[in-house]
Amino acid sequence: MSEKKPFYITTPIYYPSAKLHIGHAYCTTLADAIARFKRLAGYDVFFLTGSDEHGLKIEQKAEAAGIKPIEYTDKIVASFQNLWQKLNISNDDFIRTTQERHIKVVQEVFRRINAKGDIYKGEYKGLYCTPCESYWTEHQLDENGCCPDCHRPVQEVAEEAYFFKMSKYADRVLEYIESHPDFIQPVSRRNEMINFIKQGLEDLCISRTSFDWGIPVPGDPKHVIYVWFDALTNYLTPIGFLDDPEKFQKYWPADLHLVGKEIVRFHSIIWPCILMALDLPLPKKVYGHGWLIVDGDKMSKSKGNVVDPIGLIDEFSADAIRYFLLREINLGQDGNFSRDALISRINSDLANDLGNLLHRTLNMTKKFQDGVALAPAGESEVDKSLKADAMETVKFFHDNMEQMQLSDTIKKVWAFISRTNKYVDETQPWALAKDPAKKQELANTMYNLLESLRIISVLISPFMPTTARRIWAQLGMEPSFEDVQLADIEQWGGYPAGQHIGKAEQLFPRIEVK
Ligand code: ME8
Repeated sequence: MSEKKPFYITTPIYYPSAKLHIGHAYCTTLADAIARFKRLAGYDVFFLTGSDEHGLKIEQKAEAAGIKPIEYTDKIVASFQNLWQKLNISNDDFIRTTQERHIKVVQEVFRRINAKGDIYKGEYKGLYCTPCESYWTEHQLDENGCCPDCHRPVQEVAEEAYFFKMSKYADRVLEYIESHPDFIQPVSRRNEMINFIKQGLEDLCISRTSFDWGIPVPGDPKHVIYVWFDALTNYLTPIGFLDDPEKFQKYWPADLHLVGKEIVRFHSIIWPCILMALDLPLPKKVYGHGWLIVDGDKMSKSKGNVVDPIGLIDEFSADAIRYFLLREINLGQDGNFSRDALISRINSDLANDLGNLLHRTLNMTKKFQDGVALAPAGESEVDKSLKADAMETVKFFHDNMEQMQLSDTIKKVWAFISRTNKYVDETQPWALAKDPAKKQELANTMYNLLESLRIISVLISPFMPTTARRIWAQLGMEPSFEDVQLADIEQWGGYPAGQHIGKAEQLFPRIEVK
């Protein structure tokens, strides 16, 4: 048997500083749809997400709550895991930076870089943004003297610290970015990073002494390791950096770090410098996605427009939310979330287009052929055109999903759903059923509808895994959906003739708008 090609994909590990909102759910859903597609396309996927639990911000939150940091993070991290489960996220591991396996990796990374001579002790005097856990120099601040990323006030810091000789790697990283056009995407982010490096990279302060909540520097425990140094290293931990060389060899370098646009700098500059110091290859791609805006405004607690994904999932189902996020937002750009737009997509695309196609196909198969798909024979022009459209859609799906064009792919699949609905109107099975001479034509039509739905169920599975399985079961398909591969829909005719359809159920009820 040929070895499957590995594919290692990561989301950022989230700060347990507050509950996750729909913006975080967007990033993780995106990664999940890509991971599911890659599995379908025959890759050996490792999909990682997790929590970034150390640092001053978390220590302060725990203090305000009057509990120990670990008690604080345990509780919030449990809520992350619950959300990912409800959203049907298929991650292969969940890394917590407070886990022993990770602490060992971070300390070993520190030791190795130190042994190489790339770490030195000095005094840090400068500015720090606690919400972003980010160091800044005076000239980098915004016009109000605040953090250029989140525009909140920065604090002056003066303390003994360890530094990582990042400046030593600046030219090599720049050269790498310039000679690997696909490394940072989209191109707007790539240009930003090139400009950032060209302004000069200073050595990076990688330890703090003014608080405790972090991983101790090996041999000097009054210092804790800088939270971003700790966090970035998470990508090495679960794939066996320290304990499983074969696994590590297989999955590193990562194929895709999917991150929000404001943290591309950490992933495409700081992280490559750390990896170069470790003599490890760099990740193949860092993709900076846009932000989810709510009713035209960025989500924030003070504006009171933070959308809780759990409430939405309970109200509308995980698949409806996943569909909306992936369909409405063009990767790399900001996108708008609104309840009205969500309801309108559910009613038109899910209840109407997809739900009706399934409903009428199953109903007619039951009514006209006792619920059995009869073997097709011969084909009309309209049959031919339906099949050609199906095959063209499968090819589009494959090519565009490889390019992470999720929204365009969904639109194309829905164009095929509409086209199949039109096929029902063109062939008029109810008229064929009245004419005994048209029995074979009717059998062909019903077969083509069932086969189209089989293909559609596979095509929607990265976006709406539960709905895909439900359609599969209603079509009466026997093989387990877990075993389905893209190759199974690359040729027309996989729906078994003679098959009995399953029990029909409504996929998405229409939402009444008050
Ligand atoms: O940055 N829309 O964690 P974090 C889309 N711990 N994405 C959003 C968003 C929105 N409205 N709000 C936040 C961190 N995000 C670090 C990562 S990785 C080694 C360490 C995204 O919890 C944001 O862009 O602040 C980021 O990619 C992710 O949520 C985690 O944010």
